[in-house]
Amino acid sequence: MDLGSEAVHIDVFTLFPPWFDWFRGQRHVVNAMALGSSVEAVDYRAHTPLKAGQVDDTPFGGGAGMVLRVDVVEAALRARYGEDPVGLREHRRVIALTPGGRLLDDALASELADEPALTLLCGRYEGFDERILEHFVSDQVSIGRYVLAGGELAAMVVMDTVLRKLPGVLGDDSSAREESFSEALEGAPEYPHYTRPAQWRGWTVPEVLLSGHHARVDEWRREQSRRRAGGPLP
Ligand code: 6GU
Repeated sequence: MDLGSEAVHIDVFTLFPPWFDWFRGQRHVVNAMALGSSVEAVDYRAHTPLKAGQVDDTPFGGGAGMVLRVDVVEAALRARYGEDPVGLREHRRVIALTPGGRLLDDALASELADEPALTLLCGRYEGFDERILEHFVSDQVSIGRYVLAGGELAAMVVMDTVLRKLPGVLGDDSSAREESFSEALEGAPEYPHYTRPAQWRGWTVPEVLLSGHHARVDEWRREQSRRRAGGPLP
């Protein structure tokens, strides 16, 4: 069972780098960085070739909102990687966060956790000029079929689920291995958890969990997980 590579170096391109300061302060993200991963927010505006920090423009053909410009994204990627971004995606996953992209699930998170490095591109407002997606990007990823005001929250969701898969990040690797939707549980939701008190208002804990019988506990958990996969129980 593959928990991913040792570390992942993530660059997230955004118009709002300070938003990621909060994310970088989360315990598991701090742990991941201490273990050699990195999360860097790169400002599209820092290298824009346009006046007054302009990065987006009105859509050709008319319509509401603003579109992130292809020349601006090219300049930002060139400044960061020192190469033509058309070639970048041949050797590095360059992921645009778009509502219509490939849906993020546990399998995609594991796949991304196996990469040595990721580039995440956040769009704002109406999104990306199509030529960015066509020529610079290797993947388009969505976190669900609804629309957010921008890709930043989606990028944080992607990074959260990727970083917590890295060895050592959660402190106990078994918690990432045997969790909801994981291969270890055959894609099923996780079994129920209980902790002290063993009795509360007459609500009890399943006897088997108090038995100290590890094989029976294991069997019970797998059975519960399979039952939950069959759909919500009353
Ligand atoms: Cl990745 N971006 C935006 N703007 N909205 C979304 C999304 C991404 N995933 C779901 N909704």
